[in-house]
Amino acid sequence: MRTDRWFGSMVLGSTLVALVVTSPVVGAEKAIATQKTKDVEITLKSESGQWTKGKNTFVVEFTSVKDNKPFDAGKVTLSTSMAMPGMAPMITGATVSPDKTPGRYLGTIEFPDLGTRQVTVSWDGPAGKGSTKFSVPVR
Ligand SMILES: [Cu+2]
Repeated sequence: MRTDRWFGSMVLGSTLVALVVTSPVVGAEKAIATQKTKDVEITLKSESGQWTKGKNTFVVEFTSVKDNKPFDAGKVTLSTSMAMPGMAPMITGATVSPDKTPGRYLGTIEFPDLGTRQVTVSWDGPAGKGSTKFSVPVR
């Protein structure tokens, strides 16, 4: 896992005006996490750039590593797990559905508590299927 929040802040600082002028909705999103596999780069984003306790809306974007372009990932699921001392892991699933733009998905998830989640994103579409894991804090 790596966090792009520091990078996001720098980019935001220098290009906020341009982004807002050219695409207000997309420009308002900040990366929560990015995860790169051999073929696919996944970016998890939201308006605040983080997940918090309670209900969250987010965006997942799929980019092909080969040509750096968004691609239709087909059916996408996202689930989270948190290790709880002395208890079974806490599993929380998200509702994810395709947005209008190929490779872009909108999701909602509700967290009952704080703590770091192990996130699993899976996809199954015309370009193939796969799955990847990364961790995201709920603050
Ligand atoms: Cu928990």
